[in-house]
Amino acid sequence: MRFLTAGESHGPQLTAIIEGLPAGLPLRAEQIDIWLARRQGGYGRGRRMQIETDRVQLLAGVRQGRTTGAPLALAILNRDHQNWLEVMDPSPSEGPRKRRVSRPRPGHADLAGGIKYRLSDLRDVLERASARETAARVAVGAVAHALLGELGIGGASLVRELGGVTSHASLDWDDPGAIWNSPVSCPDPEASAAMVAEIDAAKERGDTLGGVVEVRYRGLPIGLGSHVHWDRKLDGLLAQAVMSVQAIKGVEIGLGFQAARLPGQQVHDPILYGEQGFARSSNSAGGIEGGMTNGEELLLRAAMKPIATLMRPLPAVDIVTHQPADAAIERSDTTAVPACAVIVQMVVAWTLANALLEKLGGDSMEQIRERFAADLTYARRYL
Ligand code: EPS
Repeated sequence: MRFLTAGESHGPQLTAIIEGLPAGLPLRAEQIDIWLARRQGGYGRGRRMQIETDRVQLLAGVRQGRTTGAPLALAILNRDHQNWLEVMDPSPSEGPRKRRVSRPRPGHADLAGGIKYRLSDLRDVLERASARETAARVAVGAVAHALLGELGIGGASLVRELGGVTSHASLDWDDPGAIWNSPVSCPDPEASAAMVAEIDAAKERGDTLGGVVEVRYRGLPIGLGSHVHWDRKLDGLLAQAVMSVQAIKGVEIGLGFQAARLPGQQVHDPILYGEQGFARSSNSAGGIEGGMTNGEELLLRAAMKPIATLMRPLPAVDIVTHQPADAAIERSDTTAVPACAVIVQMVVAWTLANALLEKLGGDSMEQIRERFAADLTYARRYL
């Protein structure tokens, strides 16, 4: 499968096309909207999220609640576009540009993007670099998540760290409400309250906060990805997909960086054999060995830097006058770490679904289900 997204933060809509989906996948817009709503939530978001109510429109590739195998076209309208009609008008206009941006923000794509594309208005960069684009990727990932769900593969995400507060609560698969009932998607009430307090303090200071999000998927078969070539290794593909999410600066799988500090006896996961086939007594590898799933839970964490738009801006330089000037202030969020948990989960879902289809092939869900079941039976027994 492959997908493309298009759309600016304040343009008319975000658009995505998924090509290569199997036919027969049950799919309703509401299944995608759940994830879009979760992405919009979280304490610390700004006024923009009060304007938007993201809903997906399924424009092609689905009929009567099932995919047909044709390209799936998705659209999410930007309600805020109504307030930006003149600024975002694709037709040429007379006179100076409205809301032109000339003071690049440190940490944002503004300066490098402006120089690279030779743009005199940094708005041309920031409109596309904006994390608004992640709404499209969440919609795409939600389709992948639905596909995985058809095979009994489930996933969840939470916030592990925010603004320097760390939660040690682990995911309770039987109580996902504990995550969604927290204003910061953290199932540990004490840490959750401390994170909210940090967000309030940061907002007061005109500052922003980053954090660490965690994603898990379970029910994965053994052997997604491959050890045979660099660009087929699943951990590499996951890292690429996750690092491509706006503001992500690090990815770890399983113990991650901690594995570098421990001896091998404490790192690797002993192999067991039981009724369910091969298993492990621990999961430091986070479900991936040799670039392949090993049947254990996939565990991935990603580090998000603080949002680059600061209400108390850092020093910068005006690109027209070359004089020192404070960076531009755009309306923005104090933090989007809870949203980031959803986004990272959805790009992980996409990568896993893609790896699954690469392994099993198949034009229809029926065929995929048969092959999936046969593969599980084989792996349980092996030789
Ligand atoms: C963003 C700036 C803000 C965020 C936006 C990402 O938008 P605006 O400038 O319109 O206030 O709200 O996030 C979203 C719109 C979204 O859907 O997540 C940025 O510059 O990256």
